[in-house]
Amino acid sequence: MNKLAILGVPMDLGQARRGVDMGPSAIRYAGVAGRLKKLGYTVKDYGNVTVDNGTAQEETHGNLKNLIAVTQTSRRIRDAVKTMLEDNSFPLVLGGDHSMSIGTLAAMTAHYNNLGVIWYDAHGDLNVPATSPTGNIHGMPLAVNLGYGHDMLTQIGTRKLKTENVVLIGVRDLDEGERAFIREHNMLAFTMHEVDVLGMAAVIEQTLAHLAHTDGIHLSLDLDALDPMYCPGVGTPVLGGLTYRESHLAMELLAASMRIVSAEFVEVNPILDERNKTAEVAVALIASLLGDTLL
Ligand code: EXY
Ligand code: MN
Ligand code: MN
Ligand code: MN
Repeated sequence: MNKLAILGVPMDLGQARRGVDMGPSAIRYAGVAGRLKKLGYTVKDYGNVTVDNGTAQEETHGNLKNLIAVTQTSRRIRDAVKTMLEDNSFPLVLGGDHSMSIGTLAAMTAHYNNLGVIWYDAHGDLNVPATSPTGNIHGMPLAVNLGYGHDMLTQIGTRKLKTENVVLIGVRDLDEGERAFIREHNMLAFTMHEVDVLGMAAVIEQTLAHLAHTDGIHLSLDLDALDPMYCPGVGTPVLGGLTYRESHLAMELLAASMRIVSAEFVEVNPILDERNKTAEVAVALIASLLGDTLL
């Protein structure tokens, strides 16, 4: 498939630090479309999803911040990704905070009935209202897509992911409830400990083996999976992260597998960045994921 569809999600509702809504612009400014055209793709930019802002900033539902605005925006993301799939294109969704995955995965799970997901992130994003320490919905999207969480959010996608079809890579900052969830569901999680012990090549090999039975794999890449020294422009940085080279290798191995059917690159916050460095890393990783090789 050489038709590639880009969608921007200028969303900052899922967390409290302003600026991540400018992530799509920062990634476009870093030249994502031109880089992919050079790889031979026909690139169509679908523009940005309309994000509910305005009064949404104040309201909370229980402890969930901006629940209604995130719900409405997630529906639009879902519908936009559905259109990209109907256009036989590879969906590349640019964020924006990670709550956007509620919408992207609602479309992807409707299209593939046995979808695999790689959650490349310092965090588990597996909180539900009862376990969330912040009420920020960007800490919940994986739980929502597995069917756990506020029903306004879990109703956005008709089909749910299966826990055995999800692999977490790079995780190093988990809340108690998320640890319990991973253990209880026996999920495959390569924390930074496993990445250090095994090496990224083995992690990706084991990930692909674990997901071999799925219809295709969605990559949800949160730039905070990389160490802040490479990606300072993220809202929830965590020390001890992945190197640029480990991530570059991971993308090349995933490209070679031909198993990736969609991808989103999230949490780029240019306000917190150093000269658009994080967006430039995102573009380099996107290019590697989509076939850019060193030789
Ligand atoms: N676990 C914390 C929370 O739920 O608020 C922090 C979540 C950060 C989520 C970022 C997108 O990865
Ligand atoms: Mn995340
Ligand atoms: Mn994260
Ligand atoms: Mn279960």
